[in-house]
Amino acid sequence: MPTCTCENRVVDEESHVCQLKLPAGDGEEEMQEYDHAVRYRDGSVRLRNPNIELMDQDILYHLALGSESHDLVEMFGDVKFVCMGGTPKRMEQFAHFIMKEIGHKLPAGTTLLDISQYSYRYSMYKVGPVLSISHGMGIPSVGILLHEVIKLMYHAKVRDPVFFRIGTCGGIGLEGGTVVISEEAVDGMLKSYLELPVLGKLVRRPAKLDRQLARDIKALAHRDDPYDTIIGKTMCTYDFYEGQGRMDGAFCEFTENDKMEYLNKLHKAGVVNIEMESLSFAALTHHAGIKSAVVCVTLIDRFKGDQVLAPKEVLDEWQIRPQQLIARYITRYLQRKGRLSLEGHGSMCVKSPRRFKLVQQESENYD
Ligand code: R2B
Ligand code: URA
Repeated sequence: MPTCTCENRVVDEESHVCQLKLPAGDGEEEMQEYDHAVRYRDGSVRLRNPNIELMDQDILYHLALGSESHDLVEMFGDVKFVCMGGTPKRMEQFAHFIMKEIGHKLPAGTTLLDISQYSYRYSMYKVGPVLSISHGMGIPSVGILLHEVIKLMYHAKVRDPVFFRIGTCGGIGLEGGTVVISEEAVDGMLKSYLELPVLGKLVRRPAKLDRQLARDIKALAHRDDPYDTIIGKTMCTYDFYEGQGRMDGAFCEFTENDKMEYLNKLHKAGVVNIEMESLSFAALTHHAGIKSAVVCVTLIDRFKGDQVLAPKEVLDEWQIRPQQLIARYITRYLQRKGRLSLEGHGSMCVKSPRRFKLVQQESENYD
C-alpha cells in the first residue's frame, strides 16, 4: 500500500492530496545565483582555502580518507544530505533507519560499512545520497569533523549539499521528549557567533542557520505526534556541567538562586534549549555557504533539575524523534526528485592501492 510522508501512513492513492510544501531550493538549484566565494557555477562546493588545490594530496586524517588514495567523486559524488549526531551507535542506527525510509537496497551479501573505521575517531555510513556521521561531543570535535566533511564535499564535487545535526539537548521550560529546531545558535554569553583564536587573534563567524529550512522541517511535524516540535534559539556551551549551569559537576561555585536567575534570563532571551555543538555547526556551514539545520530532542527540563533521569527505553524512543523528522524531509525531497532508491555509488573505490594503504596507516591512531 502506498504511504505519504505528510501523514506517514497508508493512504488511498487516488484521493490523497499531499499537504506538504516542497523543501526550499528543490527544483531551483539550476537557476540559483551562487556566491562565487563558496560555490562553482554548477553549485558544487568551493573551498575558501587556495592551499588545498596546490597540495599533492589532501588527507582527511580523521575520516581515514584521502583525495588521491580514494576516488572521492565515485564514492561520494551523489551525496545530497549530510546528517551528523553525537555517537557512533546513534549514527549507525540512523543509517539503517534512513535506508529503510528511502527504500535503499544494498547488493545481496553486503552490509553497511563504517567508512571511517580506521580513524577510530568518527564513524561514517553512506546510504545512497545520505551520509550519516558521528561528530563526538563539543565544539572542537564537531569543528574538526566539519573542516574535513566540507573538504570531502569539495573533493567529491557534491552540489548543494544540506547538512543536519540530529542530537540531544536540555530544554528550558520544555517537557522531556520535545523536539527543538534551532533558529539560531548563541554561546553562553548569548553571542550569536563562534569566536576562535587564529594566529593569536579572535576570529568571529556568525552562527547562522537556514531559517527557511527550519520552517520546512517544522512543517513536517505531524499534528498527531504525541510531543511538541518547536522552533527556538539554542544555546551552545563549552561544557556540560558548570557551562550549562548544572550544580552536579565535580565543582560548583554558584547557588541554586544564581542558577535559576541565569536560566530565567536565557528563557526571556528566547533560548529554549542547551547543547554543545550548534555554534560551530552553524558557523562553519554558514561560512562554507552550506544550508544547514539543527534538530535536537530535550532529555530534561532544566527548570526542574540537572540529572538526566529518564529510563533508557524512554531516552531511546526520544532520540528517534529528530531522526524521524529529518527522515521525512529527506524522503520528501527524494520523492519529489523521483530518486527514492539510488544504486551505484557508495562502495570503497581505490584509486591508488599504495596511497590507500598509507592513508589507512596514517589514520590508524590508537592514542
Ligand atoms: C548533547 O549531548 C551531549 C552531552 O551529553 C553533547 O554532545 C550535546 O550537544
Ligand atoms: N545535552 C546537553 O548538552 N545538555 C543536556 O542537558 C542534555 C543533553
